Amino acid sequence: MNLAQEKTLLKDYTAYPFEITSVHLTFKLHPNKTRVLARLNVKRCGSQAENMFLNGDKLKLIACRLDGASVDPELSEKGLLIKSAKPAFILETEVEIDPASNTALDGLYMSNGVYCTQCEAEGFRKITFYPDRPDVMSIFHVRIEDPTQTLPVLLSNGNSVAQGPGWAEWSDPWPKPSYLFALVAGDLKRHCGHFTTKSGRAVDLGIYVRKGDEDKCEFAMDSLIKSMTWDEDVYGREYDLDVFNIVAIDDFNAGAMENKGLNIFNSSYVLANPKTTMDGGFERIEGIIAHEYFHNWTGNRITCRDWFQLSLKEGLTVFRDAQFTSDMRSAAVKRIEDVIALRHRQFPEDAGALAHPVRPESYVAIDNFYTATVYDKGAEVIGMLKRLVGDAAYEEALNLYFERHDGEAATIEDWLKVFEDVTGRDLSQFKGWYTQSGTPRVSVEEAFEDGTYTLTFAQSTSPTLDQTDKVAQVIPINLGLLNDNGDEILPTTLLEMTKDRQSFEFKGLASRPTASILRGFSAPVHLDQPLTDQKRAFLMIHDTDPFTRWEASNALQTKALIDMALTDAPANLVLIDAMASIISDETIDPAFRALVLSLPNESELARQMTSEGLTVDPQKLYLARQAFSNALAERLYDLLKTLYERHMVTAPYQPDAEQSAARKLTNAALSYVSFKDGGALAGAQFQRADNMTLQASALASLLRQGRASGELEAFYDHWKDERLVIDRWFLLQIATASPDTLVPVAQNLTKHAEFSIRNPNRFRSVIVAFTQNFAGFHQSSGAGYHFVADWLIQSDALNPTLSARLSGAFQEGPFNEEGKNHLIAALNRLNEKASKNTTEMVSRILSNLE
Ligand code: 0A1
Ligand code: ZN
Repeated sequence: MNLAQEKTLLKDYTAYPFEITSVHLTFKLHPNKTRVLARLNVKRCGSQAENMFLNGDKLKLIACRLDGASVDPELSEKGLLIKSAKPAFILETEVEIDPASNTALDGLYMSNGVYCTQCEAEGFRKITFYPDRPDVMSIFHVRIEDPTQTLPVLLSNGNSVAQGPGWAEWSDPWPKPSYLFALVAGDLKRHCGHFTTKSGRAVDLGIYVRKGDEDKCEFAMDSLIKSMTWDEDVYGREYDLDVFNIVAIDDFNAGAMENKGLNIFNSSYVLANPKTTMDGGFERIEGIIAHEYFHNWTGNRITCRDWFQLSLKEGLTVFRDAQFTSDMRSAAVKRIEDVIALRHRQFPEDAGALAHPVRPESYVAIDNFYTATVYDKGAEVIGMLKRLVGDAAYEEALNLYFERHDGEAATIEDWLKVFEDVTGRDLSQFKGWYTQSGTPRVSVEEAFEDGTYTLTFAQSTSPTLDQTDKVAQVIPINLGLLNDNGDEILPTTLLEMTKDRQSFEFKGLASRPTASILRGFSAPVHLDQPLTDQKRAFLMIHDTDPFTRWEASNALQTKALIDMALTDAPANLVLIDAMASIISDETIDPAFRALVLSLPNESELARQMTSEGLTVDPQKLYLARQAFSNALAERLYDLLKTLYERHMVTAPYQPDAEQSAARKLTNAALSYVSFKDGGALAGAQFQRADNMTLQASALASLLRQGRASGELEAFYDHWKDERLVIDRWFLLQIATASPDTLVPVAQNLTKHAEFSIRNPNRFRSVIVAFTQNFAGFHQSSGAGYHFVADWLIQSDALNPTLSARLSGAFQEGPFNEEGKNHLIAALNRLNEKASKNTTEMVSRILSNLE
């Protein structure tokens, strides 16, 4: 085990002493021997004594010339050093690389015969020698040569300059860092679109896919056009090139990448049609297309000075894509779903072995910092900032940000400064959200006397593994008050908490009100609000804020399920009846009603129990959820069937908000009904379904009841040529396996001819789904931990980024001594021969366990 890994520190930042005014790249493509020629126009900005260091990772250097003369540079494992005192020079290098053998899927690699690149964060150094850091921005000219003339599509960033048989040239007028470089070459089909910007620029839009996928591009194209329109309307940001291309690639480590003018996507976030794609898939595609497009301004035109500033682009872009989705669909549902995801992905990270601030201070492998904290907590921080300064000041600050920093590589300080300059506020305390890890816990006390209602809040943040001392954060708390009739007597009001303990008074009230606290989830904190079940049920029915309304139901469900797990208590009927009154209310959005029907998952229950000092038994949590679902199905059977029938969509399929909301509700009802009818209704839905949303959710309900043998096979046979549907076939079996069958089911699936360790989507559909099957993964026998470790050991040798990311699953648990011993053993095995990326993750998790 290699504990002393080399760290990069924020405080060590120094500017690069050279400017690259332009770069010319020529690619002579060959699967195993691609030649890359780079010509860099270099200008010195630092002192004469400074040498020029260029990153390079496993590059075979063929030639190196300085102002035309051959030189013999100093080569190391990390790159090359040019020693020249000249104030300006032209540096040329020629290297050879092997894209076909690149299984790590960064740098230049091949996927189904298509050459493609992934350069964020440090992949460009696997392509050529270059200062591979985001603060070195340059103008790129690219020539691609395909000597075989078998690759009709040759793409790079920027605008097309010229092309002929077997070659193409591209030029990008906007200076950019190397991580935004992209190249694609292959036999691909183009789906065309057009957009005219507000100022009249005509933009050719293209979505490139494999032959056979042409019928799955329309939705992504519509989403792109909506995104371009929205960014003009809401942020005043126009597109700035003549072309915008998207390429769908099957083998991709992440979701998608915002390369300038040439976004590269995991094909699962582009390809969609109603037959193969579920509603949730359409929603995700719309959101991710928007996210990558929005990066054109927040990320590309203004980029990050160094990787510590990653949230500058990611937090802001996630915030922007959430605003977009809220405008396109239901804002309330989007907010609740985001909070669920934040609690599921970010809260554990903030409390566990991997805790780090939104702006980390050190890293070993930057690829490990594309985290929920940087992305999702980063977006929450921006939401808070907007709430604190108000919408008008937010808009002004953003305009100033774009104006002041366009073309620059900026920092979090630059970002906060525009807000300070626009509002005159001192944001030094607010900056704590970027520099302090851990989720604050806010507790509430209330008092009522002589018509005055007093709320006293106290905040504290527990020490985290990375940081022991914590200070008070600025916490915006949105509050509303209701009277006993359920009328709102104080509409949503912003309270600004800045101290450890702080009181707020509300005078002139006739009686003690009920407080609805943290409306809209106005800050990413844990809220401890002591409320009786009756009060929570009251808020479920009367609160005017959809988030706190849902939260009341979620908190009641959490408490009821924990009670059931601890004491075999019967299901809470007050809760079931309050749920009934919401789901039967036809004035409420069906998607919201579906959310009320979806119970907190085991990992959320476990976190709540841990915070209360209770011992978690994953198996019991699983059984409690089953028992509650049974009880609810029993008590509300007729209502559920009525809802199912009333909301079943009969119109032709549309992936829009309205229809998908109805399907969310009917599918939620179906999953409960299946507890009582043994899968009869699900079986009928499966047979009848003419879209994937209905078919796959029927299959899931059947699988959960152990009644899907025929359907499982039929589904496979029907969809065997649709790789993204087959991913779902794998995933559903893992996700619905009971804790005791999970390991055998998964072992079996990994022996299936279509399982692949090399395709990240297929691998994730088994391994990630496995780690999310809470009771199965955390069984105390350790079988779950060892299963996952075995596969991560194998995949780490091929694709370290992927293995390292998946190893983050080990940060939750274990829940007893036996499990702990197994977890430590599994992690030690994984760490034995692990890559730098995986070692960083696993060592941190282990050090928290020992
Ligand atoms: N910037 C991209 C995320 C991304 C990061 C690293 C990657 O390497 C595998 C790929 C994509 C985004 O936020 O969309
Ligand atoms: Zn992003």
